[in-house]
Amino acid sequence: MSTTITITGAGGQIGYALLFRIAAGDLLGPDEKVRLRLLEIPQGLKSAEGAALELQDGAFGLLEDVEVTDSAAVAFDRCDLALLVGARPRGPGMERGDLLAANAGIFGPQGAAIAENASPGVRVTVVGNPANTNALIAAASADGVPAERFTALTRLDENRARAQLALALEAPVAAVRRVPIWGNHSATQFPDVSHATVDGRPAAAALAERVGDVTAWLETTFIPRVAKRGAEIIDVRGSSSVASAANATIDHVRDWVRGTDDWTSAGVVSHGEYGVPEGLICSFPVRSVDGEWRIVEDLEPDDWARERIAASVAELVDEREAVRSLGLL
Ligand code: NAX
Repeated sequence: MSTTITITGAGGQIGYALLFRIAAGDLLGPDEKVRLRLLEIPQGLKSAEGAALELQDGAFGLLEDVEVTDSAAVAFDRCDLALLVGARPRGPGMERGDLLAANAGIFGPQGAAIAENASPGVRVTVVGNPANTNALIAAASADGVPAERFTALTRLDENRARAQLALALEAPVAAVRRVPIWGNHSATQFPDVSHATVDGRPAAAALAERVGDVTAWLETTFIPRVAKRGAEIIDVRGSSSVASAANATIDHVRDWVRGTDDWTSAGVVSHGEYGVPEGLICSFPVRSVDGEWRIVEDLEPDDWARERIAASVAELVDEREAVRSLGLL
């Protein structure tokens, strides 16, 4: 038995960082063989073909087969895991509507190709931005595939939030848990420390001891740092987040397939939880149980948190309306 994994935008930066980790067994463990399908647009094929040659040179014992194609039908043929990384970036002078429309032109057909060609239990993870709304469009175009199988990556935001909180607490990052991201993968996201634990104990008192006024610290330091981390990486590195994005993608899919022992974050379809309008792909605190994401329910965000969540959800509603008004949903 082996798992077929399709990576779109495989000739791009995140694709390059993902492929070798998957082939090395970081995604599905040391016993599961993988078959890779690399989907690119014609301009990106050479780069993906080059990566495929390097995959051969890695002599990975788990890698059964690599195929490079610009055909979505071929790429998604019997695919079990689809990682939708390739997207249209915002070009100069591009308005939000243009960006949403350009990406709807990618994610709509890819959703349809997944429905027609993928394995019945396919799981889809959208990385390409705007990730939540791209996932919504793909799900809406995938007749017969439950919307629960379409997710958007917000794990990088959570990993950033856990790392920043660990720094503030002077604790090892592995000890810090329960820092979920709510809302959109965008600057409006709400990284929520109110349930955070360190070594299984509530972090609130330790945090207050170190930063003083926690709300002020969250507003002026923590939330902007996490939400604008992508821009900070570009500023310092001269290029966008790549290895950390690939790493978060691995974390997300691995946890989805193998299960979690605590909360994490994922953009998943809302059924109205926490007042989030039904059908939106919104980031929530989640657990993965029996191969399915389950939203952590019965939390009681305070008024301040509710306002933050509502602002990010309002942005998701706006994006959905914009796509609808263009007749693309
Ligand atoms: P690159 O520009 O390096 O690579 C994108 C690749 O996608 C290119 O090779 C391009 O040819 C290909 N592509 C474009 N349209 C395609 C289509 N219709 N079918 C197949 N392939 C197609 O970008 P990279 O740095 O790899 O980033 C990829 C996406 O991830 C971007 O949209 C980026 O904004 C998004 N990100 C999302 C993150 C998240 O947490 N959700 C974090 C990192 C990253 O910013």
